[in-house]
Amino acid sequence: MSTTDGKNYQPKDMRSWINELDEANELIRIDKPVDPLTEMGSLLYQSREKALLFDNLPNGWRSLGQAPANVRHAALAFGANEEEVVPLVADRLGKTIPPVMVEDGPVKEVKLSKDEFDLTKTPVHVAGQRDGGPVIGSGLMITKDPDTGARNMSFHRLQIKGPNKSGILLYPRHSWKNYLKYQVRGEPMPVAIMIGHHPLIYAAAATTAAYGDDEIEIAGGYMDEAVRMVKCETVDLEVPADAEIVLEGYIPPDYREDEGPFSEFQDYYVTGTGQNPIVEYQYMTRREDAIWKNLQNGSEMEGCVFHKIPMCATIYKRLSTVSGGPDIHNVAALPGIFGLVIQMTSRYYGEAKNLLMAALSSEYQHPKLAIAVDEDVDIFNHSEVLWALATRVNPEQDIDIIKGTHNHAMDAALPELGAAGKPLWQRFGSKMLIDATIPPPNDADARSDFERIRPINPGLRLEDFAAEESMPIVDSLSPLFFGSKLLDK
Ligand SMILES: Cc1cc2nc3c(=O)[nH]c(=O)nc-3n(C[C@H](O)[C@H](O)[C@H](O)COP(=O)(O)O)c2cc1C
Ligand SMILES: [Mn+2]
Repeated sequence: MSTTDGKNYQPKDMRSWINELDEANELIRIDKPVDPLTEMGSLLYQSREKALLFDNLPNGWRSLGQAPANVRHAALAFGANEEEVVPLVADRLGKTIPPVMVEDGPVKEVKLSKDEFDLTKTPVHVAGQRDGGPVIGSGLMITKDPDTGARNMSFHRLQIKGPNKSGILLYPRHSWKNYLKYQVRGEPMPVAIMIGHHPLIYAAAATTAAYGDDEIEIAGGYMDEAVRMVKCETVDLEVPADAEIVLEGYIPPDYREDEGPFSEFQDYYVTGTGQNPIVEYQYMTRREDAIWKNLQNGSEMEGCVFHKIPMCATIYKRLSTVSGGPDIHNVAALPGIFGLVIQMTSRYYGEAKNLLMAALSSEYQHPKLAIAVDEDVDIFNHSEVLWALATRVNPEQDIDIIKGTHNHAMDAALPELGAAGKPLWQRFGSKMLIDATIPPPNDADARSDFERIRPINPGLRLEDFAAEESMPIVDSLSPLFFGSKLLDK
């Protein structure tokens, strides 16, 4: 690791990430003017393969979106490929690196007091048709526990409500807990909101750790370098020095206003309009040529990608401790992130269900469906997962439903108690586990029924035999070709 305040120090930040995407041919630059209120959401929603850099936005702004657009991009940020990334992040979760304080940083190049900036003039976009208005989806909020001073950093949707005001949705977790502590004291909660930085800082903010754990230290572990922090100007908080933009403000106690709906991660507007707190901003610091960060939510969109990797890694790490270290290969999240696929080799009958129960009661509240499959099933190919479900499951034996569980409050399929912003807000639902594994290796006879067919000479390549002009339509070249992984072995 190089020194973090030397002159030639090149920190990992949004600029280095844009270069990385560009070099990997994963970035599209959009020179034409784009209206954030009516056009940007549609372009982001379509761009499932590439990141978008908008170069021509109102008031001279530029902005990055869909970066990561998919798990391949997220893996790139971690220096891995799609199959390696979850075990790698699980390993880095245990290797946190504390931040370093610096005196100054790029995010302090421009300092603007309350009447010198106007959030309605920034390129915040409207994500969906029914959204309550433009929403900052890329804001990472830093708060402190007023009793211990422990820092927390998490994503919160911030609906623009005026030049210096936004709404905020506080899911009942760490920043909500901090807010309740300030509310009991009758004091506003100081907040700092960071917009635009390296995606691994974002991945850290989406990591659900224990209350009191510092997500900035998790970010350091993810990046394998200490995050450089600077003091805020008007609140007693520190923020990443290499961010693009920082907003400083307060959330007043007790006060509530209509907020939402918002295009959410499951592809629904599920929280509707609720009575939620607001944020009042009194200061902005930013880089001279700051690049905004837009974030489109929805199933398999950028917001979901940020959930997927830390969630799967946290669950992978947790599963690796069950019953003395199982033979677990990978974990993937299904679209909408309420489902998981665990790839493993059972050592005993019943072990898959033990792991599935642990997967459904982790740090994360989202998963209500967990499926276990063997190593020969490509868990990134949904056809293979569905094939395993259909050919390796005896429903009366292999499917279990656990009733009366605490589920994620934004799962529209389950009964809701209370409402967003109220003390009682949850979904009181159920969970399902499906064991789609085959018999364990120590029962070779039973296992042999599930030996997959393989052709003679699996290494032959169709392209060596077919006429060149007929190749583009040949399905076997598709990365999702059913059974293709087996041909490599
Ligand atoms: C794109 C994205 C948007 C999110 N929006 C919100 C939100 O509006 N409100 C909220 O409370 N959590 C939101 N979250 C979830 C939290 O930021 C995330 O679960 C985080 O781990 C919670 O931090 P905590 O465990 O420190 O409380 C969002 C997560 C992502 C990835
Ligand atoms: Mn936290």
